[in-house]
Amino acid sequence: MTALIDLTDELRSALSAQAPVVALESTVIAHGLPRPQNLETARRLETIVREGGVLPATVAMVAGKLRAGLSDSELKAFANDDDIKKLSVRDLAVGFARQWNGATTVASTMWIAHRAGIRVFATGGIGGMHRGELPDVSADLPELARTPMIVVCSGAKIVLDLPATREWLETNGVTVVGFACDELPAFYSQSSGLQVDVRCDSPAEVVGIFKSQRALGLQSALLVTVPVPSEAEVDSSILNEVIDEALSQAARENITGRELTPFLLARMSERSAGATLRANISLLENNAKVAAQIARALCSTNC
Ligand code: PSU
Ligand code: MN
Repeated sequence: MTALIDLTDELRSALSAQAPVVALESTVIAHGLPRPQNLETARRLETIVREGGVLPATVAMVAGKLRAGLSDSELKAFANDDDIKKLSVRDLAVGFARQWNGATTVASTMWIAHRAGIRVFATGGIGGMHRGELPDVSADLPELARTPMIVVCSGAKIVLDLPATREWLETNGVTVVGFACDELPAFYSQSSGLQVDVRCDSPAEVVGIFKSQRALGLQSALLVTVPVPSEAEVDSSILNEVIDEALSQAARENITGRELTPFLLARMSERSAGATLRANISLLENNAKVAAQIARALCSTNC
């Protein structure tokens, strides 16, 4: 399987030496954040992981090849080119056949990173069940249900139907950890009113549960949720207003499918004078830091 995935030399040696590695996704760079903050953030996330003593592996498809570990010029291209596709799992074979350049979502990043032997992945907010009539369920959810890795995030993106997303995770056996919190974080906001399955206050506790999942042969991910740092949290009155506006604009303009999430994120940032963008960057950085701590704790337990 690893023969299908192109790894940098640095990454190949780290993985064979059982050194800690954290995967990062590329959709957030190409479609989730505006220029120039997207490239700055992509570089910053890699630096944070390295400063934590861990090797970062940004995942993407380059000319039809599944890749883990990008060069700086590749990161630049993903941030600045206009023709980077957003690839979920359903798109991997098409991109492979047609030699596309494409950014990977949470779902496709997990698919690739797991098969490359990476066990920890950091992102911002996972996809989930969208609000609205048509059931629009992100492919991130089924991939979480069938991929045994640790996924560090700040819950599901706030534009989603969070209670329905939480129910889906429960039904499909995905254990949700609150990292130093009791409530499921709500992306730009620390609270959702929804409970996590278990609270962990240290990376070692997270690793203990992950190792138990492996010992029991469970196939689902361990979803570790970390609240946005309080100084970057968006005030709930502003938040409710910008969410409603973004959702109704999307409905009016008939934005659906893979375009919906990037559209909503961009509209909310414009309408909040950048407050949601600052929160997004802050939580991405914090999640990368926590993921690096967890990856180190995992490697120090010789598994
Ligand atoms: N986290 C962020 N910003 C993002 C995403 C995550 O802070 O843009 C991306 C992830 O790649 C996730 C995708 O998989 O949004 C979800 O898209 P959809 O709802 O179309 O499945
Ligand atoms: Mn969708």
